[in-house]
Amino acid sequence: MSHDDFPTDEPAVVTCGLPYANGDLHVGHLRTYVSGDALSRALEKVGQQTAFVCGSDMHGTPIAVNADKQGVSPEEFALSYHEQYEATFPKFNVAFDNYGHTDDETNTELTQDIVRKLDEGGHIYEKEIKVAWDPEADTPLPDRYVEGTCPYCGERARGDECDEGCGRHLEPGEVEDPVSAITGNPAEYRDRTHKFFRVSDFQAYLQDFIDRLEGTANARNQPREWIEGELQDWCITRDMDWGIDYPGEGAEDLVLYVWVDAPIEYAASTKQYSERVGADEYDWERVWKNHGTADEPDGGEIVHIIGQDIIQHHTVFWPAMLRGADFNEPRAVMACGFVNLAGEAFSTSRNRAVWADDYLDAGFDPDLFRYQIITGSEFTADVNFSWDALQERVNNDLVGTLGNFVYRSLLFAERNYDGTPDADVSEEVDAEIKSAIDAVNDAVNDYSVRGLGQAPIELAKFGNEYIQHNEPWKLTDDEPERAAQVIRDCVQLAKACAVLMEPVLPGKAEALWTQLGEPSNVHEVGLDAALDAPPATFGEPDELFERIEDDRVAELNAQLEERVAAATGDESESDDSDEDDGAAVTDDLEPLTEDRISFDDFQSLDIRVGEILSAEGIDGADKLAKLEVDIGVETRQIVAGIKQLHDLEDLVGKRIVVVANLEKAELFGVESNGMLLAAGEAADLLTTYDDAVPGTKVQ
Ligand code: B3M
Ligand code: ZN
Repeated sequence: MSHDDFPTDEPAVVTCGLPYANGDLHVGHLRTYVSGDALSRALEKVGQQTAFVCGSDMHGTPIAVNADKQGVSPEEFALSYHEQYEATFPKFNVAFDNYGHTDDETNTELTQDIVRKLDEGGHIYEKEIKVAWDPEADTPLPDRYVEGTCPYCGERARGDECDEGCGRHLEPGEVEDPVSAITGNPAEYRDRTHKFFRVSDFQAYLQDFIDRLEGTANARNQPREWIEGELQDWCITRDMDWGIDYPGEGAEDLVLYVWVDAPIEYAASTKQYSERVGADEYDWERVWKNHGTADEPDGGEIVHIIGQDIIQHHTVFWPAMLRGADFNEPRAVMACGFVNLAGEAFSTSRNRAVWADDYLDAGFDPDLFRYQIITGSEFTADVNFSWDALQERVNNDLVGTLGNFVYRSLLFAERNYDGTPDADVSEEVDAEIKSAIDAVNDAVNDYSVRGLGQAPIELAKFGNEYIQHNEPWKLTDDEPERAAQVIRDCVQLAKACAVLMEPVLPGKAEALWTQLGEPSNVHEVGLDAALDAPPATFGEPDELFERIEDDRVAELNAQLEERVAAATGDESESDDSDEDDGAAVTDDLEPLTEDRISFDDFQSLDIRVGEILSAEGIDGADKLAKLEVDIGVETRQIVAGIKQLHDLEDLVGKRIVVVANLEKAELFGVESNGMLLAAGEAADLLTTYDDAVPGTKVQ
């Protein structure tokens, strides 16, 4: 690795954090992948040889638990999501050079090689530790099978991570007041022998490494606290069947912790790519293996793109493993902020999410999403996705600025000159294109994906002002040469836009390239192509982008609102901020709430027996039903997410239980005055054992 500006003489690899093969992808998950794709395309544009690789993360406790719940093997379970992801990424124009998975042979072998190497180097030792155990299920409780209190900050935490508090990785045995996520019972700690990686062997190395590391400021600064403090060793084995076997004697019943084999997939996936295209074209060993000295490892340019919640894994454990195995170190780590949905966290358990398929089914081009998510905020900040935000970006920047400029320019050129007028590009426009090229070069070297999205829009903005200012339509008759000159400039600017927009808007860039009559593929040309003359003739252009209308946004918002309302109505609230791959562990039975409420608090609930007088669906809402309920003292209108779960006609006359003093709400434009009580996802309606009359208080 060098610290020279890109392009360097060494091959680069861009990787994205591996998605756990454990559930559908929503647009929040896609941020790192579209950003990684844009960066790797931009690296190629500046002339850097680049591979873009990733793979599915197949191991870990949540996957084993969820597979078990579905009665399938973890392998079958994870593979089906792996296949789904592999098919989904290209639909967002995310074009990995290789997409593998952590359970494949390449990764299994490389992982075992690396662990053996660490062992031979004396960096692994055995220790007896306390492991959380479910006494009732008589099973060990690795990682997210156990929940409790973080010993560092006191927040609620899961076995391997303080996900709601200080964000630390937690070692087995650390979480306090452990509770089994399987049964909800208090867990015990039992003695077990495990393998440890002595991260502290690499403390001095890591302190230098973090000074060299490039990327985003959060990834370079957050780890200092850990690296400069006392480095804890890392338990790298688990009492489980699902995972990569620990290579070596005496550990036959242990598998490697998922975070050991997951990052190794970055190298394994690169290796698969190299094997496919041949080492002459791309040599994975040149990238990953150390060609330098122990103190100053050398190799290719490794750039990791990750979410900000996994910085510690990538800047402490991972470089220590690489170093211990005599591999090259990452050049840069880029950690992005979270994605919110219309200002709030995604919540998969409340179905408050726009799933990848929802976006595609809505019929929008993937490039629109890419542009919105990439330019919606700085990479390190949280970004908001919403249909309104998409509309705003698309209508203003893509339709109003970029699309408008290239369409009017090419249309004018085609109508008046059959293509590119015969004239030279002016110095002013030439200089403007060069400075836009510089902006892309800077964005690549500053690891600013947002800058990649902004550069073509800025250039189109310039183009619009230029055409507006020069008014070529007034010049064609009286000053034909001047008109030709202005349009020549505009066609060049349009071509430059195509080149510059390719990293973020690859599909649209290709469409524009074709409109320009270019014989090649815009993906394959370098930034300098922005300065090359466009073809002399081309056909009539089409508009690249379409406005998103208000009523379409309203419709999509209503669909989302309805879904959330339905899910909220028929599911008990649970801890569900997203990115919680462990959430599913507790889906069946949540642990009991530890916070007690007073009797007075309970008394403040006015719960009544009611009788359903009528039940009907709400037009346009798939899941909501409107009920008239007699609660003795009066009749209430209540909206509930039960339309698909019950035969509404059968409900008439049924006794139910209603919270009468819940504040009123409006769901899908219909007032709901009270809430009926129901159990679980099937919305099993609560009723009374005997014949309590409507209005009877539940106490
Ligand atoms: N599979 C997903 C996450 O924690 C995890 C990433 C692995 S990257 C080597 O975001
Ligand atoms: Zn904590």
